Amino acid sequence: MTHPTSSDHIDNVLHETRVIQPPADFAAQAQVTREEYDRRYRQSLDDPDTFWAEVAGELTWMTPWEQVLDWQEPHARWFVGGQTNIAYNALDRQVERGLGGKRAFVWEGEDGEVRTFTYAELLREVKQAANAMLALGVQTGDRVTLYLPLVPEAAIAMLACARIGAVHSVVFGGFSVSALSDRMNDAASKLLITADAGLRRGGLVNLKANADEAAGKTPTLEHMLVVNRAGSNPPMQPGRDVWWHEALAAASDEHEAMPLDSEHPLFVLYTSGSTGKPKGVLHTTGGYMVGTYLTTDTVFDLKDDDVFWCTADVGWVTGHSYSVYGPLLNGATVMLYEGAPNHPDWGRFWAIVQKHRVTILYTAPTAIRALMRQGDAIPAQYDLSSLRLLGSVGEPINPEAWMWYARVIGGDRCPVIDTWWQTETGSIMLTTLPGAHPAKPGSAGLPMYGIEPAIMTRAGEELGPNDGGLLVIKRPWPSMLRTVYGDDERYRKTYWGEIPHVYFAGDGARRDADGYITVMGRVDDVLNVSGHRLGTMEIESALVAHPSVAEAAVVGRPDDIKGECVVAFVLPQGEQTVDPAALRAYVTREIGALARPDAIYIADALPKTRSGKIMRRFLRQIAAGRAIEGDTSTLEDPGVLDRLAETPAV
Ligand code: 6R9
Repeated sequence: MTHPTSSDHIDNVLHETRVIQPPADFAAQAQVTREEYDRRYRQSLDDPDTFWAEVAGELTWMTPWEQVLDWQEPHARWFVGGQTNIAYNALDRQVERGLGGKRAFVWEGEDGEVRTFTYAELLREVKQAANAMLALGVQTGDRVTLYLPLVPEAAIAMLACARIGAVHSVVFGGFSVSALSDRMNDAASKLLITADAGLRRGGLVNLKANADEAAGKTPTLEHMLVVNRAGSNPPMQPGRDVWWHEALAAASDEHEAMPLDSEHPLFVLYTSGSTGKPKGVLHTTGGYMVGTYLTTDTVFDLKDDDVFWCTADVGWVTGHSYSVYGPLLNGATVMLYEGAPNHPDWGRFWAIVQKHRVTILYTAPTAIRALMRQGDAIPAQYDLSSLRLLGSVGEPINPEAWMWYARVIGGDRCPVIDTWWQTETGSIMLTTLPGAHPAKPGSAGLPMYGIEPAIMTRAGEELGPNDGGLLVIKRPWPSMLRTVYGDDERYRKTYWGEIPHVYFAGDGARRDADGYITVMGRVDDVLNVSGHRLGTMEIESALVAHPSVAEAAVVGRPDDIKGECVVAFVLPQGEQTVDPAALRAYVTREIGALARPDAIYIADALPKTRSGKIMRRFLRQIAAGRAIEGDTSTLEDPGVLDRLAETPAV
């Protein structure tokens, strides 16, 4: 296998032997004990039909399913013949259960504004938004792109789409015009929901200006619904653009959720792959609903009075599954925060926890490391006693960050759970259950119910304890992706074609004698920068599109805060000079600030094999300032490495 890129970090994980028992007070009140986990996990593998039918049966179906699973590898259909609606289950069902007056969302803007929505209020707005979309001609099955800041309207729009069976495609508000138009074109979106602007670190991000430019390149687009977030008065194109508040005010608040086939597409979410353009990961209604419902309840030990805060933006899958669908399906109170963790200062997260009495905090290692760097004195100024459970997601968490999170934020009273999953898996796959399992810092843990992981070689040979290999899943699960939007061949090849008959996750991992799985990082050309996936190919394409660049190679370099950062090696075009600042600005414009290279090497050649393949392995070593290791004999010109090692990064 290819070596995972963050090797310093991996060494730390490999030498880690601490085992942390669940705090006794927590374990005493926890939903799931170790025995209970063992029993249900066994049942979920031995008799999956009964197991999943029981879970799905806790939700409302307009037509019962006839068959739990129809598996025609690599295509799964779950709850076959059943009809349901995820927005109905997230909202109407809660109101019918008497939770209408309970808070669904507590939203805090970066400027300190707070908006609260009860389940009844949220349902009303979602119904109005659904009617507003219908009035704009959106029909069941149409694609709707969302390009929004983290405002309540983002979740309202998602739920409104789900209510009428329109397929949402959320594009992170930090993405560029080209990223937005590429995604809208791939999905052939009819409607774009955006905002005039977003608030970020006190400034304005002009989303509408980007949306206008992207709309010009998207022939399928008919309308734009514009949320007035910042009062910035953008130009509105008559006939095309409609203000969100005006459309909702004109819409009826009566709407019945549409019964949809269990396999009706719910959303597309684009994520980076190892080659070519981002993939539109497609999730469908019934299975995704069951997976997010079960995991939110079980993994986070959900209680009626919890205030659940997942800090992810809705532009990522974590925001879909654990800021919107999973918690609402369980009738939980969700905290949403619009802005940056360091605005106006690094105490912002802790101020939010204190003010809103957050009980469960779910965030990413990159944020934990950045907060840790600010020192213990900042969190010490806040009352964090409401917290009872801490979670981590997005990349491997290094044991130092884990211990700091548990001690300084959790006061040694809160369990810390590490959760491994992917855009493609839809919901949490590996974790420790907080009251049932001891945690091993750096290791994600054990499989969730119904998930059967294994560690394999490329040849499909299953490896034993402690052998490093490839992480695979041996059977389908309800919230798995169904295909790559518009490219089923890519779905087959990428996920079920690498190793026969198993789902290939693209991560390297090993499993210890207790069954705990430690995920070590991507084995393909995908970088994980601040917990976000970026394809090296995507960044390389952006670089070579710049007139001063003839050729480019991108690798990751271990970074204390971001986990990994982007390092680019570029060859100038002819006699041109490469201006690093201009190149960085160009990548930011083409993809987004996340992809901006931290270091650029201007080279006269790249290390290639005789067949012309760039050997990124050596570039990673150079980027990390390490000595060249490994067999250089397949290189066409081994002298390239010496010259590169002497080239300063700019
Ligand atoms: C949910 C999400 C998925 C990739 C995945 C892996 C990495 C996520 C992790 C983790 C180690 C964890 N990853 N969680 N690695 N430990 N707890 O992050 O989805 O954006 O699709 O990223 O992130 O490499 O393959 P997504």
